[in-house]
Amino acid sequence: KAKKAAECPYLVEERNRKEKVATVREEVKIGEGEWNNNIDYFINKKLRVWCRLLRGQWESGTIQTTSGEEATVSLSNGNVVKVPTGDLFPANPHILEGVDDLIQLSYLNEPSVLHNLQYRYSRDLIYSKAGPILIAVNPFKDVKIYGNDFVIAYRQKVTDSPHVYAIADTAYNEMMRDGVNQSVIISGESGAGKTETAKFAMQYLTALGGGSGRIEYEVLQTNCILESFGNAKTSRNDNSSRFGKLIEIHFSTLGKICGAKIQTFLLEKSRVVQLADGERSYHIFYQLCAGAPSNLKERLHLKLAQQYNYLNQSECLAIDGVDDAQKFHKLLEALNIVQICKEDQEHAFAMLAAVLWLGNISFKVIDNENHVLVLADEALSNAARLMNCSAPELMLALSTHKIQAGKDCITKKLTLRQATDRRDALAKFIYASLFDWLVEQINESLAVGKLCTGRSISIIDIYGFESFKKNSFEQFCINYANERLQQHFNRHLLKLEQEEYELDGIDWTKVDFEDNQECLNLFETKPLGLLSLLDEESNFPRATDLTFANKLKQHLNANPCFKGERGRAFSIRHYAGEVLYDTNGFLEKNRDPLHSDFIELLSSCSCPLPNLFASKMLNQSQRPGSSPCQFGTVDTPKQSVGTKFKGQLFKLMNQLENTTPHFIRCIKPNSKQLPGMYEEALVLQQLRCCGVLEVVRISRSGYPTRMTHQEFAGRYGFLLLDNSVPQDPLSISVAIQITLSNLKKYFHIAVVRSEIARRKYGIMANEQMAAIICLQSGKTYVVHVYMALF
Ligand code: AD9
Ligand code: MG
Repeated sequence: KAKKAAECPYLVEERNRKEKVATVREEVKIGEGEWNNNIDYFINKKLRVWCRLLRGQWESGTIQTTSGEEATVSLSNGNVVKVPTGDLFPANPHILEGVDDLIQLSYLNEPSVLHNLQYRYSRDLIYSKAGPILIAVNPFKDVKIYGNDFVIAYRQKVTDSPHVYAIADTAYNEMMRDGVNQSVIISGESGAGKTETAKFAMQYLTALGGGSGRIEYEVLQTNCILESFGNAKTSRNDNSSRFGKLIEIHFSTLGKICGAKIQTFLLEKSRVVQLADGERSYHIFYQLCAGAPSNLKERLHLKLAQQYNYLNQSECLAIDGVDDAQKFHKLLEALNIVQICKEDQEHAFAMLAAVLWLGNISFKVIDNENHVLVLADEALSNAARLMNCSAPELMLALSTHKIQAGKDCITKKLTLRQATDRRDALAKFIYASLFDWLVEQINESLAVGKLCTGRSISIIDIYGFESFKKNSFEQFCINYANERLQQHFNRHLLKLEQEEYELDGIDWTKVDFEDNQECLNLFETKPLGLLSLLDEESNFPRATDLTFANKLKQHLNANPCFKGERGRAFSIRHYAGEVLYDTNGFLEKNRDPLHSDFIELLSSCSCPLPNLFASKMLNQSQRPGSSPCQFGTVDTPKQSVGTKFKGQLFKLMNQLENTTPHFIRCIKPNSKQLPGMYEEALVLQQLRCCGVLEVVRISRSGYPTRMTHQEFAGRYGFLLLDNSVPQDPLSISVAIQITLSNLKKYFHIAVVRSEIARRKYGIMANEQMAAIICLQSGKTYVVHVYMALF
C-alpha cells in the first residue's frame, strides 16, 4: 500500500526532482549576498533574473546591458524592457525549480520564493517546507494525497515529500521518543485551509494511535459536530470557523490514543441574530430545517429556513455544492458515535428551534413612548412550548424589566429597541450555552482514560485573521487572537532561536524580523490599552460607542499601531495588515449582559437545558449579596468578554509553551475560493506578514537540530564503546566528543567548538552533518550540541 502511494505521480515527480537537485547541488555557488557584485556575472553568463514590472508582477528574463541605475532586460515572453536595477533580483537556476524546502534555494528573494511555491502549486504539490515550517497552499480541490495508503507511506517513510502527515508523524515520534507534549499550531488567514489541515493531522494521528477502535473514531467525529454548530458561510470562506479550537489527543505509553479533550474559544454569538449580506448563520440551522425527519419537524414545529427571520435576512440560504439535508444525517451519526443520547439530541434540537422561533417574535408599539407588547402569535407560542415555559412569562420577560426600588420590585415597560435587543440577547445566550454544553458532552465521552500517560499532542485551529469592509468587535477579538499566535511563532522560530545562538557564543549574524509586541501592547497595556479602555467605558453607564472611540483617540493616538479615524472608527496596524474597525456595538458586546429576568425565566422552564444554562450563568456571575429580587434586579455583573478572552488566550499560550511546537502556515492562493488560481500579490502579502522568509533565512544558516548534552548522550551514547552514558556534565561533554568522532566515521561530521567560526569549519559540500559543541556556554548543565544537516 505504501509503495502504491509512493508511486503516485505526486510523489514520483517529487522524488525525481530531489535526485536531480542532489546530484547538481554543488554547481550552484553564488550566494544571495553576492548579488550586488555579480550583476556583470549574470549578464556574461546570461543567467536568469526576476524583474518587477509596472503592475507589480514578476517576469523572468536576462539582463542585456546596464547603464547607471537602469538595466535593459529581455523577458522570457519576448519583450524587452528598461527597469531600475533595484527592481531586479537574481533568479534560481532551473535545476532548483520547485525544490521542496525553500532553504535549498540559492536566492531567497521574494519573487524566487513566490515562483517556487507557484511552480509546485501548479503541479498540485501543495505542501512545501520553509525550514522548520510546513507551508500548505490551499488547493480548493481534491488533490488525492490523503487516506490510508498515504498514511502508511509516511509512517514507513517511503517518502519524505512535505505533507501535513509528515508533520503529524514527527510530532508523534518526538512525543514517544522524548516524552514531551507536542503541539501542531496551524495559522493563516480566513479560508487558507487551517481547519482542513487540522482534520488531516487528526486523521493521521488517529490512524497511528488507533487501538481499541472506539475512541479514535469518536475523536474524528467531533469535527463534524463542531463544524455544524460552530462554522458558517462568510464572504471569505464557505465553511468558516467562528470559534477557536484546541484539541488535545492523549496517548498511552504504547502510543495508543486513550482520550481527548477539546477547548473552545469565544464563539461568535452575534451571527445567531445578525447576518451580513451573502453570509449564513451556523450550518446547523439550515441542516436541521432541511434534514430533520418529518416527525421531528412536527415536534419542533419546524418550517423551512426561509421562514425564519434570523436566517432569511441575508438572502443566502444555501451554499453551492453543499447538501444541508445530507449533512444533517452525517451529524446525527456523529452525535450517536460520541454517545450523545437520543433524548439529549432532541433537547438540543428543541433549543435550536426555540432560537429560530424567538427570532420571529414581534412586538406591537402601544404608546407614544415606543413601549411595546409582545404579539401573541405562533412564534411566541412555539418558542415558549420548545423552551417549556409559559407564554405569558416569556412575553413578560421580553417586554418588561424588573427594577429594585427600596424593598419592592417594580416592573418597567421596554421600548421597541430594548425589547428587540432583549429577544436577540436571549437567542444568543441560548445558542452559546448550547454550544458549550455540546463541547462538555463530547469531552465527557472522550474523557482521558486511566491508561493515559499524560503525553499528548495538541492541535490548534483558530479563526484566521479577518479584514472585511465592516469590522466589528468579533474581528477585533479574532485578530487579537491571531496577534498572540503570531507572537508565539515569532518567539519560537525567530527570537528564541537567535537568542540561544548568542547565549552560546556562536558566531551569528542576526536576522531582523517584524516584532508584533507593540501591537500586543496596544491591546493589553493597563490602564491605557484597547482592552482596558474598553472595559472602563463598558462600566460607565452613560458611555456610547462614540465616547469609546473618542477615548481611544485621546489616549492611543501616539501608538504607531493605532490610528484614530472619523466618527466611531479606528484602525489597527496588525502584523497581517491594517484593519478598520467600527466601534458600533463594541460596548454592548463586551458587556454581554444577561438580564436577571432571563435567568429567572430560564430557571422556570421545565425543560432540562434552559434550566442548566441558567444555573451555569448564575454560578459564574453571582456575587454575595446580589439577589434582592429573587435573582438580582441589577443585571448580574460578570467579567467582560474582552477580558475573559484575554485570560483564555494567556492560558492557551502557557499551555503551548509547555509543548514542542510544530508550525503549519496555510496560504490562501486566491480570494475566490477557486482551484488553479494563484494571485501573486495575495500570496506575497501572506508570506511577508507572517515572517516565513525570515525563518527560512535563519534556518538556512542556523542549526535546526539542537540537543542538550544529556539528550545527545542518551540518544547517541550507544556509539561509545562501553555503552555507558556518564551522568556528570564534564564527562558527558567528553563522552560527546568521543561519540561525535565515532559518528564521524559514519556521517562525515565536523566537530568544532563554538568559538571557532562555522564558516571556517562548518559546512562543506560533502558533509551531511556539522556539529558544534558549546562548551563555553554560561549554562553548565544545559549545554547544547548543534547539528546542521546538509
Ligand atoms: V477560517 O479562518 O476558519 O475562515 P480556514 O479554517 O483556514 O478558514 P478551511 O480549512 O475551512 O479554512 O478551508 C477553506 C476551504 O478550502 C475548505 O472548505 C476546502 O474547500 C478548501 N481546502 C482547504 N484545504 C484543503 C485541502 N488540503 N484539500 C482540499 C482544501 N481542499
Ligand atoms: Mg477554520
